[in-house]
Parts: sequence; structure tokens; C-alpha cells
Amino acid sequence: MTTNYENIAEAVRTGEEDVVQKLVHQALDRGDSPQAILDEALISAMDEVGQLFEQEEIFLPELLVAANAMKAGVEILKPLLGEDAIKSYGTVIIGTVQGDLHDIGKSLVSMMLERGGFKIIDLGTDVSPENFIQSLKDNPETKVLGMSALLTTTMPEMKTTIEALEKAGLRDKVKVIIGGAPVTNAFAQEIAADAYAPDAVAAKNIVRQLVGEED
Ligand code: B1M
Repeated sequence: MTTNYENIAEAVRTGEEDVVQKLVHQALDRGDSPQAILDEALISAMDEVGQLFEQEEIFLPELLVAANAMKAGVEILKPLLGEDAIKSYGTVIIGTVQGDLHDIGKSLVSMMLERGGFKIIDLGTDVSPENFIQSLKDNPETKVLGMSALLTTTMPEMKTTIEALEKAGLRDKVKVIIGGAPVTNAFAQEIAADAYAPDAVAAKNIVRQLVGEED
């Protein structure tokens, strides 16, 4: 990690949004790639913060300010990530499932898909099966439905949503992709999702495959 990235990571950990934004601008000004700044400074800082939280060295308030500081950095990188935003591969509806308020990973996936040529309808967090279904009805051109879950307690909502899609007669109309830290490929198969992606870049590639537009 370069010194600048260490400083960005430190500012994420301490929740200093202004400092994060200043240092991200500095890294861009000196020619660093937005993807490197995202991966090597922001995501790796958040991983570290997650570990500190797991080890009970920091608590929820610190976790929240760090998450907000990371988001402040991501906002700057957002318009710069990805190369082929002009193409349109179709519409993707995405959301974090009911009962789950984690949105950083889901927003990264949205961003990566958007920059990868998809129209994104981001329903945000705590999205009920009914809301997913209503959005599908409102946007019948949708090709893919994406669900994110970060809690083991909310993962079952993915299954509930897929069952609700079946009941509404919409399951055959869309491909379903799921992801989030506790989610696995095996779980995706178990609940009959069409795909699982471990991270945002993989999500973009897999969604392209799902709509028959792989590189
Ligand atoms: Co929460 N939290 N949290 N939290 N939090 C976890 C998930 C946890 C693992 C921490 C821990 O205890 N070790 C734990 C879950 C334990 C479990 O279920 N096994 C946990 C807990 C317990 C909780 C609360 C219950 C705490 C409490 O209140 N006692 C509470 C729940 C609130 C709720 O949702 N109802 C809570 C709250 C919060 C904050 C609000 C403080 C904050 C969220 C802020 C926000 O999102 N705006 C927060 C955070 C930040 C975390 C950790 C530290 C980091 C999550 C994150 O943003 N990671 C997390 C610990 C951890 O994961 N190490 C933790 C960075 C992000 C880039 O990664 O989201 O994994 P991730 O996304 C990746 C991939 O997973 C994938 O691509 C992304 C980018 O590469 N991906 C997809 C994600 N979605 C995808 C969808 C796809 C495809 C790929 O297709 C559609």
C-alpha cells in the first residue's frame, strides 16, 4: 500500500470524510486509477474496520462513521469507474433484502453494473418481496433482479423473494443474481437463484453472461 493509500485507509477508519475526499482527489490528480484507489485504499480499509468490529476493538458508532467516510470516497470515484457506460445491455433491478440495512456492497455492485452498460433501478435497502415484485411490474423490460444480504438472518429473504416471484408468475421473466458477504454459490443453488457473484466486478461479468452479452 502506498503512503497515500495508508492515509486514505486511516481517514476511513477514523471517519474523516473530508480528509478521505481530499486524499482521493490527490491520488487521482497524480494519475492513480480509480479502480486501484477503490480496491487498495477504500475496500481494504473497510475490510480492516470489519475485522476490528469482529474483534470488538471498535463498536457500531465507529463502524458507521467509517462506512460513511468510505462512501464519501466512493462518490468521487463513481463517475470514473468503468469504461463502457454508453452501451445498454438492459435493465437490472437491485436491492438489499428486507430487514437488512447494509448498502455499501450493493451500491458498489449497482455502480459497477451501471458503468458496465446496464440501466439500474436501485431500490435501496430493506426491500420487501412485494417491493421487488412491484418494481418488476412497473419495469417489465427488466432482465435481471439482484439481491444483496449481509446478515445470515436476512439471507432467507432471498428465498422468500424468489418464491414470491414464482407465485406472481414472474420467475421466468427475469434472471436472479444474489450476493453479499455471507452468501455462497451453494446457497444460490439451494434457493434456485440463477447466479451468485462474490464481488462487484464478478457481478458485472456474470450479469452480462446472464443477458447473453458476455465479453
Ligand atoms: Co453490519 N454486520 N451490522 N453494519 N457490518 C456485518 C455484516 C457483520 C459480518 C459484522 C460482524 O459482526 N462481524 C455482522 C453480520 C453477522 C452475521 O449475520 N453473521 C453485522 C451485524 C451483526 C450488524 C448489526 C446487526 C449490528 C447491530 O446492530 N448489533 C446491524 C444490522 C443492521 C441491519 O442491517 N438491520 C449492522 C449495522 C451496520 C452499520 C449500519 C453500522 C454498517 C452498514 C452501513 C451501510 O451499509 N451503509 C455496517 C457495516 C459497515 C458492516 C461491515 C463491517 C462491513 C460491510 C461492508 O460494507 N463491507 C460488516 C463486516 C464485514 O463484512 N466484514 C458487517 C464492504 C462491502 C464493499 O463489502 O458488502 O460484502 P460487501 O459487498 C461486496 C460483496 O459481498 C459483493 O460485492 C460487494 C463489493 O465487492 N456483493 C454482491 C454484495 N452484494 C452483492 C450483490 C450481488 C453480487 C455481489 O448481486 C446482486
